[in-house]
Amino acid sequence: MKLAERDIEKELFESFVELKEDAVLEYCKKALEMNIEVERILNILTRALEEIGRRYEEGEYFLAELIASGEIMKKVTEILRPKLAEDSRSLKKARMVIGTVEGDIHDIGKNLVITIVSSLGIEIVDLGVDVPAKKFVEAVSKFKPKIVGISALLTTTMHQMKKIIEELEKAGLRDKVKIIVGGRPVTQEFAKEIGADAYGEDAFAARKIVSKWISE
Ligand code: B1M
Repeated sequence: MKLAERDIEKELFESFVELKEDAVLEYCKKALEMNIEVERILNILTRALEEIGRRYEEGEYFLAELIASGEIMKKVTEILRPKLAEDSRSLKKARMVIGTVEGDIHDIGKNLVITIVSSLGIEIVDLGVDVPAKKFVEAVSKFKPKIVGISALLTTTMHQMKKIIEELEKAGLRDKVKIIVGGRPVTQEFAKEIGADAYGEDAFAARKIVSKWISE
């Protein structure tokens, strides 16, 4: 790897951790110009968010910094989106309904999943954040998706995923959809335990799983 690339990656990581929005956006554009893969850029940004989370846990950063990191990430995603769209291959058309569980307003990971999965050319219905189980059921009934995606970032509310699956079962809709779950505290074991069809470790893993399902 050329030194210049390593420099850009280092600057991108550091400027994000320091929450220097203009610099983050600039380095992100530069990284794209240098043909650094989107997946690699996103990995750097995710590592930076991990560091921001660590600083928050240790009392070095506060809620304001967490909010700022969310805002920066949204802008970065807008810069990366056209590049992801360029890579898109239209497979068999399908629809996916996705949302973050009730009680949880984290949406950076979910939005990344949307950006990356939608590059498969499928239609995505985004229910947003803090979505009650019954709203998932209504959406499945209304939009008849092939796939349901559920995101959760808090250990205190991740059990809502189970509730959503139970409510879909009660409504007789469970067998009509494939369910993928993901988010920081979610694991493969947890996904299995609550009866989901798959666990997506990150947005690219989610894309692989969805790609397989829609080509079946
Ligand atoms: Co919050 N927060 N936060 N936060 N926040 C965490 C999650 C935390 C780990 C920070 C910490 O203490 N270290 C901690 C949770 C601890 C726990 O549950 N045990 C925490 C806390 C405590 C809180 C509050 C309670 C703080 C407070 O108010 N005192 C509060 C809760 C609010 C609520 O939801 N009710 C809160 C609020 C916020 C902000 C609103 C300020 C902001 C969110 C902004 C936004 O999302 N628009 C925020 C942020 C930014 C974070 C951290 C720093 C970053 C989260 C993030 O976006 N990561 C986070 C610390 C951390 O994660 N290290 C933290 C990057 C993102 C790309 O990763 O979302 O995991 P992630 O998504 C990944 C994978 O998980 C996967 O793909 C993505 C990568 O490609 N994935 C899926 C995600 N969803 C998927 C779905 C799939 C498949 C894969 O299929 C459907």
